[in-house]
Amino acid sequence: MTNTLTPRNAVRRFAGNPVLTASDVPYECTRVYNSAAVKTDDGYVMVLRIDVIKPPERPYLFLGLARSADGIHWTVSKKPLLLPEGAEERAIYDPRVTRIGDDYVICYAADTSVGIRLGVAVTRDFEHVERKHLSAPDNRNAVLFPEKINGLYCRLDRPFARIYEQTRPYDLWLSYSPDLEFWGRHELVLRWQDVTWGSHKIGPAAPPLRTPAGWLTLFHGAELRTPGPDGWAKTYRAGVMLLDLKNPARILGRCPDPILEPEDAFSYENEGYRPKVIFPTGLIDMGDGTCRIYYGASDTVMAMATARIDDLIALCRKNTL
Ligand code: BMA
Repeated sequence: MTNTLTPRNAVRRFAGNPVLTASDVPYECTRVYNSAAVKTDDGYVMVLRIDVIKPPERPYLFLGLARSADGIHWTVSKKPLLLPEGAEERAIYDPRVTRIGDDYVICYAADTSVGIRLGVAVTRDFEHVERKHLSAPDNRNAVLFPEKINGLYCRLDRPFARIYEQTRPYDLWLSYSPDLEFWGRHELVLRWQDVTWGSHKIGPAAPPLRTPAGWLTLFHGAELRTPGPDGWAKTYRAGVMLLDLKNPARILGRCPDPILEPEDAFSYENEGYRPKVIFPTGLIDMGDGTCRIYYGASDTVMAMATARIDDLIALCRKNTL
């Protein structure tokens, strides 16, 4: 009997999870998670979210760097990649990296005295990084498409209301830019009301993958639940949708259920600073019909899962909108 395709059997966690923890970091680091993985010509790079917590000081959040030949065994560079800059950036975190031609574009969240701003920076060698853009507050969790669309850079982003109210929109948008600095033509892509498991908020996850069927695009959703013993009351999951190749504001299909959600069998998704958080940040085409999904788990470590690209497309197609 053939198995019916479900989100649960389409995505398989790597048996060696977690793939990166704070003990792999050669400098002071309390937690390493929500880090962006990307394929390079000679291996893989991860741009790391590093949290250093030293009460009573304010948490120090910055971006580190790790390299790997196989995307599984990682070596963290001794030097951080990007630190908060000037009076403006107090903490930088949640990076996403997209390769576009010879450039690697890093999108990150920056906490500033005037709100959460979205940073866009470019590097070719992961040593010299040029900052290109810092959005108006409040915006967070952006991710660039791996090609220009209709001659323009295109990014998914998520405007973010600083003071949380359920009635405010926490939707997924997109915008275009001729040069990575000036952004406009904003369009709404997905509303949180349409994601049953994202009733707290939703947002973009990893650089979309071009497939003949459309842009295979991950997103995250957060839902409020009864608080655990530590008081933390949110569950974060990953979803998948297909966007039109020429007009990515148009959703061609979306899997109604999450493709990855915290499961009791996997302790790294249930134990840590914030249990029950799966925060996908990397989607890599392995060139053999499969892809890897890199994700932060429990706001504490990095984990990885694999899937067949055709299965993810089929899950979206079952639900053509
Ligand atoms: C979001 C971001 C993420 C984090 C998540 C769960 O708002 O801060 O970095 O993983 O909350 O704590």
